[in-house]
Amino acid sequence: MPDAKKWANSEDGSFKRQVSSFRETISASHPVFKPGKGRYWLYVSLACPWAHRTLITRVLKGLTSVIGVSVVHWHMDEKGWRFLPAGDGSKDKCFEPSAGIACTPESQSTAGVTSESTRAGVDGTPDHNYGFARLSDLYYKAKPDYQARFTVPILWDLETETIVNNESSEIIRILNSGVFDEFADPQTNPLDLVPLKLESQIEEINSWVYDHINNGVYKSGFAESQEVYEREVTGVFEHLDRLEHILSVNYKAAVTKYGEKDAASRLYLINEQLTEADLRLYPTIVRFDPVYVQHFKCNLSTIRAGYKMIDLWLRNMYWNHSAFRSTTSFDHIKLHYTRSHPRINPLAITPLGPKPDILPL
Ligand SMILES: N[C@@H](CCC(=O)N[C@@H](CS)C(=O)NCC(=O)O)C(=O)O
Repeated sequence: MPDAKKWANSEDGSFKRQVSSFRETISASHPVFKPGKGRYWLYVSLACPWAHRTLITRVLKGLTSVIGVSVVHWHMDEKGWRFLPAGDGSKDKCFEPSAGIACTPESQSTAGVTSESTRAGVDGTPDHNYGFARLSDLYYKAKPDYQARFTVPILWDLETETIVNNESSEIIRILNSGVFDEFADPQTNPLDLVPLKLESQIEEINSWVYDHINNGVYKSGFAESQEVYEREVTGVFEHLDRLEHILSVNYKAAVTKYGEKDAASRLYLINEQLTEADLRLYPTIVRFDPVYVQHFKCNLSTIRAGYKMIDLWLRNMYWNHSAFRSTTSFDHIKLHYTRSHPRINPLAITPLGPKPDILPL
């Protein structure tokens, strides 16, 4: 089942993430996967931090009318992710930032909401292309003998009917590469998230953020021994300290340059510029207080109480950038984790707090 047991497959009880299987790219010179408007599709979960990266990038790059989106139900059961029944969702909504699922700054009451609920445009969407019931159907269509996990995100090619790529770090590079620029919304500032001159700095931050923050929270939450848990959770907080330090230095520089009032809106991990490093950090930090503190036992502190600079950075990202806010569903985030991991939360009760899910700007 898609719970801690199958993930935590090493002898010492530590969590090992599987390597993604589909690793193609899209470019004008690629023999098969050439750029095109309406040719590619994203299959995502609004709960999943890896899929969240791809949704944000799609909006930032002005590609909402170029690449459609289908959203799986927030509940993941023993067969993995599933879609809402076919016909329960209009195809026009697929071209909205979160495929028409409302993303509000506060999660709603979940009393009475069950893992079986099929509220159209609330719990998820159908598979708009094939009407498949399960994400696994797409994997089997692409590769009938597929044997690994059925993960989101998937970047799907509607022309050859296969998966181009199911590794989020590569999907965001494809979307950023410029191959879709000619189709992008002309109102969008074609921001390069990995400018050449910052590439090595971005890679350096990405690498430890991935190990100790993005994946660190999972290694802490899915640990199957006290020793492994303590090692991983300590690593998470040591690296939050490191982020706090970087952001404090950047904040001071921004105060000197722009004054106290404008400094927060210039607060990023590298210089005063939004880059892929911010984008890859955000999905984990926005889930931290609402879910990871209690569900993954990352409770040495909350972000809001213990990390003033990270919290300021988070609020800047959320409130000042609609690409981040419009793709963040606190409902999907809270419901998914608390109700899909019976080994961690057997009664599947979703905690009400923290309130609010994110502090105001
Ligand atoms: N390496 C993948 C990891 C994606 C991943 O682990 N997705 C999780 C959801 S957060 C998933 O779909 N898991 C399905 C399962 O475990 O069966 C990526 O970054 O794209």
